[in-house]
Amino acid sequence: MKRILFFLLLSFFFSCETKESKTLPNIIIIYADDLGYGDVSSYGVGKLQTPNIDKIANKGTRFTNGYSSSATCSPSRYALMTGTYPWRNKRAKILTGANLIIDTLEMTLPKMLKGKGYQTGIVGKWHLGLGDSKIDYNQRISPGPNEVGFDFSFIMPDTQDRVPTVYLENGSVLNLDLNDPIDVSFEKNFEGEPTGKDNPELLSMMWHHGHNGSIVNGVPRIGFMKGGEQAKWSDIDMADEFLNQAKKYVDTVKENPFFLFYTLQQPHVPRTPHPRFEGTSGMGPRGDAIVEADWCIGELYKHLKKSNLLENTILILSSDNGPVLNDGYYDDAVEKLGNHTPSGILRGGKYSLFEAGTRVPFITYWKGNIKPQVSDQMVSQIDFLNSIASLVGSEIRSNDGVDLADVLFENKGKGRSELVLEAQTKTAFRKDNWVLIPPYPGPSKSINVNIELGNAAAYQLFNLENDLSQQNNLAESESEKLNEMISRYQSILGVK
Ligand code: NG6
Ligand code: CA
Repeated sequence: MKRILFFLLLSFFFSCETKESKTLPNIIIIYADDLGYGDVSSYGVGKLQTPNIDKIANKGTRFTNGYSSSATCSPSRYALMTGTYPWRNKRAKILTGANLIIDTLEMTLPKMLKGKGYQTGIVGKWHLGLGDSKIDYNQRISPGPNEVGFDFSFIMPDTQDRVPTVYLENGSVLNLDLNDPIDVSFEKNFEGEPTGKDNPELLSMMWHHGHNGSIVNGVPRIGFMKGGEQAKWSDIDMADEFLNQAKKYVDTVKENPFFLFYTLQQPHVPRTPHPRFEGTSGMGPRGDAIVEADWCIGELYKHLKKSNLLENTILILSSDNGPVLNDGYYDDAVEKLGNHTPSGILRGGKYSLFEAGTRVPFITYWKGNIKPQVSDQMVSQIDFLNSIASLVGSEIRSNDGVDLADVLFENKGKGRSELVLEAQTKTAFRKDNWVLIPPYPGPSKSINVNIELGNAAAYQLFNLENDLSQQNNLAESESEKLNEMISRYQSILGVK
């Protein structure tokens, strides 16, 4: 009898355990590339229509003060993964064929979730570097996503405009034929290989600045590549490929709590929407690529619904940095823009210290848990690690992140009061409604991409409360505020 009682108790204990791990919500972060604050129609400041994102935004919390850590990709992804400010890591800059910038001993969001029993996967753009010495694409590449917390990875190594134009699945090039090995260089071309610079007749898309290296699918890229013919991706099918991989991943792991980092390639250059999206936005390939991304998000949502996963899945949707029109190709992004405003009324864009560099679409959705709301609380992607850790009952915290679980997932609480913003290794500082941009050398505007960068000879100080477009520099008239801001900013940066 005693023994039966013991076993009953034991099985009760174990069933509680499984139940607890089962009720942990799945987490999916959908991360667009260069999608601007005004590119999502529910933000009400642009003209492009994104009905699928809106559906999620209107049923969840839509943050109007949501930030990526940086105005470019790799640093933002680094901060999202580690909860650490990217300016603390000298290697967290835009990467081109670089080695992994996350230390394999560093805590990451997927590692933390693995510790709580989650399955973890990434599908899409990586851009955090690979390997720790010269990368050989003909062998399994390590360390990479699988060594910093992901059980599964299906990635584009850097960006769509950089070689090698191949997918990596769990560290190995997909469809690689070892009789046609891959060679990559960012210094010089391989003999006899055509380039965008020398062979414009082979191009289906013309380069504007940079992007004149190897030609793949008629698109000239950054860098040079030889071999790997069979492994090269099809640009127009990339969105479908990532979507299918994401859905397949969900199907494989759905019996247990899972984390999926679904990192879209759109609307980063080269903009190559599938032909079925051509002309759908009336704004050329950039707009069409956003319509395509919106469709993908809708399809994933439908898939979750069909799989009865919506109630137990948190969806987080954001972008790695602000928008850019001409980022290196002649693709009509400027010419066909019409009256659409990718940055809304925010100043600047990608690469910029002004608001449009880092203030991005930022949405959380959890059916039956998050109530529909528009929130003006200040939140940052740097806070995902701490907030999600808090949500799933992990003790892990980064130093720079803030636990905003209540703001992000419970419609309550207060957001950040301060945040250091970064653009191309330069930093600015927001505290409450004030923004401080220290003096920096360099052009005030990038001629190539036609974006104001925020560089100026003197301090700039803006009050976003009545000057969201950062038009009135109050550095002189508000000298007391200026000094207060400088001193707090310097103390966070550790400057004496
Ligand atoms: C820049 C590229 C730009 C884009 C960016 C990375 C040139 C001239 N410009 O160096 O096109 O690829 O890097 O964008 O090569 S990000 O969103 O991944 O940070
Ligand atoms: Ca980006």
